[in-house]
Amino acid sequence: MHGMVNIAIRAAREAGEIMIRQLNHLETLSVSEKSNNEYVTEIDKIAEKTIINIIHEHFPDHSILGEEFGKQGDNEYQWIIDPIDGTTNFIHGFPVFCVSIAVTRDDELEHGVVYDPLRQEIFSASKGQGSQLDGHKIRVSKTNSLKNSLIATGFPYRSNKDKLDEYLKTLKNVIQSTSGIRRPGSAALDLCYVACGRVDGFWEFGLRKWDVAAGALIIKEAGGIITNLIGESDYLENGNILAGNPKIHSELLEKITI
Ligand code: 2AM
Ligand code: CA
Repeated sequence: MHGMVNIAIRAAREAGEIMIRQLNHLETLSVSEKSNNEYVTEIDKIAEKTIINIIHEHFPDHSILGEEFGKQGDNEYQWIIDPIDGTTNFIHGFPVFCVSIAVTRDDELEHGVVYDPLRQEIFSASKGQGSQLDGHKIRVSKTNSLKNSLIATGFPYRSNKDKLDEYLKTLKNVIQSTSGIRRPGSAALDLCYVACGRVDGFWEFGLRKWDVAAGALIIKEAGGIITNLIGESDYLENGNILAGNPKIHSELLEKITI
């Protein structure tokens, strides 16, 4: 396994431990509203600092793009960090959240690690090396028709609420064509669940780079497809995400491009 992946896993596990310790004392958690309906806890910040410190111990020159502290440095290598993906779930003790860490080199995704501290599952991938769950190779599902598929999604939240009507049209189309829809609340984990075949596809509007970067590489290396909502490859900048195994991705694309 690549040295950077080992460091990402170490950092993600440390951040995950901080979350789990807090989970038994959620009533004392200090929560603030970053912007319209976007919440952040002291734990998001402590976890991101912990991750950055571990990265910088080993790679002091590398740049960072983190959800809470933004961009630092200017190096060909950039670490893209979401210390808690699924903060709303975490605040409520709803057990779906994770740590997401990706590494890009000259803006190309090289490594991705997503850690679910409750299930203690590590999803990881390096470019050209395939994807793993706890060290075992994973592949997207073989489900070959939308009718038999389980699809994950996320709703537009307040800062994105102008997109709600557009989103609801896509939801109506997809609900009518699949076995079921799930809305777990952590986009990074949803992407990993596509990668290991627990769901067959996923779509969401208005995601940020740190929600998507690691999961995107994990899907691609597991044989899946990830694009924006019209099938183009600028999904990381665009933030509107459509993913799935190759067959389900192309069927979903027909239902979602409206
Ligand atoms: P976050 O917890 O890191 O913010 C849920 O639909 C997905 O959207 C999660 O990955 C969540 O990541 C992201 N998201 C970003 N901003 C959000 C917000 N204001 N409310 C809910 N989810 C948000
Ligand atoms: Ca977050």
